[in-house]
Amino acid sequence: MTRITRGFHGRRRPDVDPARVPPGQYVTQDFPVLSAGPTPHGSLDTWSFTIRGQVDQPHTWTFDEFQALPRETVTRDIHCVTKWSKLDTVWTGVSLDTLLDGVETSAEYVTAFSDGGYTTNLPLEDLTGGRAWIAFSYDDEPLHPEHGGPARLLVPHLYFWKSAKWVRGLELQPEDEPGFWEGYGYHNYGDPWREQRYAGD
Ligand SMILES: Nc1nc2c(c(=O)[nH]1)N[C@H]1C(S)=C(S)[C@@H](COP(=O)(O)O)O[C@H]1N2
Ligand SMILES: [Mo]
Repeated sequence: MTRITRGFHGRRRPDVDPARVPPGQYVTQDFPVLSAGPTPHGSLDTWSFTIRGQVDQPHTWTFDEFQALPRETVTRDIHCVTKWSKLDTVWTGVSLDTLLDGVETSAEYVTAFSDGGYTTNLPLEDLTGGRAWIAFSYDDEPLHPEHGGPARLLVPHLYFWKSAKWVRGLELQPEDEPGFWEGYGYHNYGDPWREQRYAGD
């Protein structure tokens, strides 16, 4: 008869509250890198963040202007469609509420666009209400280029493909348009709690 030896926990994972883990996900301590293409390496001198499209006028911030905006440090759980979740990740960035303050629009949809050509689409509403940031720091360090530095979108309530790395701006749109992965069959919205991985889920 095989018995589990008491006190031998060498392979046990630290306990996590299952209520924090969406269906089909497992918790990892690593921070995997998932990029559809090479890591772009731009200069901070030419970096800018732009809100454009269906707006009264485009709004652009240089990196210095962006850094001067009020910042927030938030601790959030992130969930990748490839099934890893990482709990209590710590980010610093500018809330989209701050960036959208004073932007006049009747648009209901957004396409986030990035260096390298990646895009992802979201309802504008999902970027408001303290639920989304342009993050430039992870774990109190400048965001590593592989993880989207100098800055990435952070929308932790949706699957992590919505959190566009190397983000350079938002295009406000009257109609919803699929982004990069959404065009390859990922779910249009991507709520991890409803397990919306692929179109039709
Ligand atoms: N620009 C860009 N952003 C991106 C991606 C990408 O390929 N390019 N991949 C997405 C996917 S599928 C995931 S899971 C996360 C991975 O972020 P990480 O590499 O920091 O873990 O970034 C998302 N943002
Ligand atoms: Mo992903």
